[in-house]
Amino acid sequence: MHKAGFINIIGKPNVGKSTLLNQLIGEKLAIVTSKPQTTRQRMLAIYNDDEHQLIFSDTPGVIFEPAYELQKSMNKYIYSSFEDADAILFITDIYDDLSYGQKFIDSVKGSESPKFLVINKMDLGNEEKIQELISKWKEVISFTDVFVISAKLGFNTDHLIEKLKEIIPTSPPYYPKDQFTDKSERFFVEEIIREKILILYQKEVPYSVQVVIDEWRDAVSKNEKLIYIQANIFISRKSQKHILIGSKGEMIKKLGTLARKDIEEFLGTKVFLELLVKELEDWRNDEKTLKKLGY
Ligand SMILES: Nc1nc2c(ncn2[C@@H]2O[C@H](COP(=O)(O)OP(=O)(O)OP(=O)(O)O)[C@@H](O)[C@H]2O)c(=O)[nH]1
Ligand SMILES: [Mg+2]
Repeated sequence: MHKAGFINIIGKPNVGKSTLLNQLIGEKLAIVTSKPQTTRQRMLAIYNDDEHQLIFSDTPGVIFEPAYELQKSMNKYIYSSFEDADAILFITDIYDDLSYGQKFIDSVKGSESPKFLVINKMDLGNEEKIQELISKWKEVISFTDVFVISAKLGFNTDHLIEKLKEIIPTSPPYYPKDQFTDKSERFFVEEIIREKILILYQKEVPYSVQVVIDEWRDAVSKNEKLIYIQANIFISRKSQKHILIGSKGEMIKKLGTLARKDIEEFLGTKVFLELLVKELEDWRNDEKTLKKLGY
């Protein structure tokens, strides 16, 4: 009998949710950086074997005091993910201080799905600290089970998969068995560019940009087939333009090279990447624009 279920991954920013998602399905799908608030939208990654389909959903890290509309939208993805899950993976890491807003705690508690406490980054922690965390959490929420893992190194993630296979209901697959995400190639290319922006630029800049692909077509250069991709990098303030471009265009060139390499690997073909920086004033606070951008 085939089994299938939805498993929603939630937690604070930077605890390793996207890293775990990638590890569980064995592909680098979601972007990962050392900066918090890397993930902005909900995304599915689907694990398939002959008898199981586990549909994981990665969400943005929960923001307790949203400062602009974009962050409110990001939070909406999280709260919606309590409603439709066959299991909830609540991810935290060894640096956890248990400072969560009551609304969030109540949502986890109130969800009727099996809930798993997943303590990540065990490779950086000591046993004592981990045990202390587990017992503190057990006083707050009654979890179905606890897993101590390293998403990055793949420690104990197999056990987690096995447990999830056990608890999901008998069901035909929800998605074709060769499908592994609900997002398009275009989305992943935009995300790869954003990942490199998060890595290359500091402070507010990476959080103020939105990447949108404007053109995508087959082309030929020097007798070689390639894909021509033009992407707009929208910034929320004019002054960010010269930061993104850098003196003599040095920074944007670096960005283009870094992004292109990963995009070529992802698409398995040569790519010509053109990046344009454009102002979209205060887009993070404009509900109409946010809607247009898919938030
Ligand atoms: N040492 C160690 N680092 C990890 C582990 N898992 C994730 N990281 C690192 O933690 C950082 C954040 O990882 P992400 O997967 O982007 O975290 P996230 O929870 O998706 O973050 P947001 O998208 O911002 O909510 C990255 O630098 C990862 O490499 C782990 O098991 N061990
Ligand atoms: Mg993430």
